[in-house]
Amino acid sequence: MRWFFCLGAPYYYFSGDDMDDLRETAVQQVITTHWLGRSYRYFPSVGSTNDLLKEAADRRLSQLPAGTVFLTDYQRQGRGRLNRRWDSPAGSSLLLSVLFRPAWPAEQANWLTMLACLAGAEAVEEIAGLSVHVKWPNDLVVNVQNSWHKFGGLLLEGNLGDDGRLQSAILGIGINVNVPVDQLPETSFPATSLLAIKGRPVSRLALLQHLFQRLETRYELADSGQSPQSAWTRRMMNVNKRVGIVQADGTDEISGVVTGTDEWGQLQLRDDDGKLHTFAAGDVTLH
Ligand code: BT5
Repeated sequence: MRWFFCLGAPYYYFSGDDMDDLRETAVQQVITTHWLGRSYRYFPSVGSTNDLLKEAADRRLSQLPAGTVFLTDYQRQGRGRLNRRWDSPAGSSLLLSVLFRPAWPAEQANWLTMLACLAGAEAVEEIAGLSVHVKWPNDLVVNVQNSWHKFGGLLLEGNLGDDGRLQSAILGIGINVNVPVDQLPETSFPATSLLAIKGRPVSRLALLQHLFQRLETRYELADSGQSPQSAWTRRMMNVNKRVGIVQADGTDEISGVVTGTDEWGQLQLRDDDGKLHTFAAGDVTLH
């Protein structure tokens, strides 16, 4: 039995067994991947794993191998899109960033978010036995008593080369694993954790192992040209539902019925006049 304590963390978090140890030795002993996570670093506490991995990749240019993972038990400045916050109590969650070097055309970049959402959903289903859906563009959600809740989010940050191809990309993954109900963040879209849903803790180490395996497999499929679009669309929480979408540039909300995504993961929505709109980014609200 161990106590986690991270400087700057608002409280201690009690961890019940060694299946919660995410340090290098424990992780290297269980992972089954060929390249993803084989270069792995654990940090008790960081600002943001995406920032730290980005700095390391910039400093060491091409030396840091694809599949490098930085993982932490606590983030002081965990980030979502548009610099929104991502908050997690110390030692309660999976908080990690993965480096990819895809050399894909820019429009394919979003496949990384899509395949990581699918990998996260599959890993959680395998470990926690839950039915997981995705909320466009980057959320992992579950339906609890007829109400959608978010328990995971993805943050993709890419680097384009002069040839317009994706030179490197950092994919941040946050999953609320053992966040106690009274420590879930207060958010407009309700938050939950696997602990809150299951009523018992879930092994973060086992979940990480499955996540790595799924992520490696899904990445290799995409790299060989297979789009994650159909698997993604099957998991979407709001296909055929009426929604409103607000874009980051602050233009008026457009409402209509979601028809799915295009090949590149852009949301498609049909308005009341029958016109089809395509969105590369934005926030969706169910009406
Ligand atoms: C996301 O952004 O959902 C992406 C989150 C990515 C977090 C990972 S953790 C490892 C890596 N390092 C980082 O610094 N980030 C990545 P977005 O769709 O913009 O959602 C952000 C919104 O989610 C916030 O404005 C809150 O409303 C809500 N939120 C914050 N923390 C949450 C949590 N723990 N669970 C559920 N919702 C949360």
